[in-house]
Amino acid sequence: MALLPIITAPDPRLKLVASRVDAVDDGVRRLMDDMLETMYEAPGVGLAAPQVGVLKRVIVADVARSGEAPQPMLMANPEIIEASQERVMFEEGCLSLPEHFADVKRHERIRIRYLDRENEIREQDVEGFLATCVQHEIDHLDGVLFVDHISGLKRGMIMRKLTKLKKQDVKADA
Ligand code: GNR
Ligand code: NI
Repeated sequence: MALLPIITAPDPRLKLVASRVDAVDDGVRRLMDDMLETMYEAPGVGLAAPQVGVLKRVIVADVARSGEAPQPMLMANPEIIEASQERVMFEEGCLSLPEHFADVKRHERIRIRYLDRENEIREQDVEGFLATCVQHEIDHLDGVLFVDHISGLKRGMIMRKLTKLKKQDVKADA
């Protein structure tokens, strides 16, 4: 297992559409395991492969609270096949938009289809915060960040701050 570096915005790789995997083979399994370790270490409740610079449709999530038994979910080619009309709002953060948070409204319940770690097709109903998290991760596979769901004014403020931070970091390196 290995920790992978997490990319932060602005970065063109976070805006691209990731490619489907042909199958969950040893390489994809290793990616999933490394992503899970990276997510726990961050710490975060989800992680999408583009956030570690890999443009494949692979996501991991675990919304169990500390003290509860872990509930890791490892998914390749995840798809939303049904979604509730009802939407719920949660405050979202993103490891690729560090230290910024905003309320986002998403489907309260979704049915997803994906390939699991054993390359088996699975369907699962998810709801509540896990449903929000899975929608946030699938968005990453399509180059969409949570700030794309909020007002342009707020998005502009967050992106300007992150751009400034990156410029400062580059200067500090020089
Ligand atoms: O750690 C994370 N927390 C979070 C909170 C609310 C909604 C979504 C998330 S996912 C985020 C980790 C991340 O950036 N995943 O892509
Ligand atoms: Ni994110």
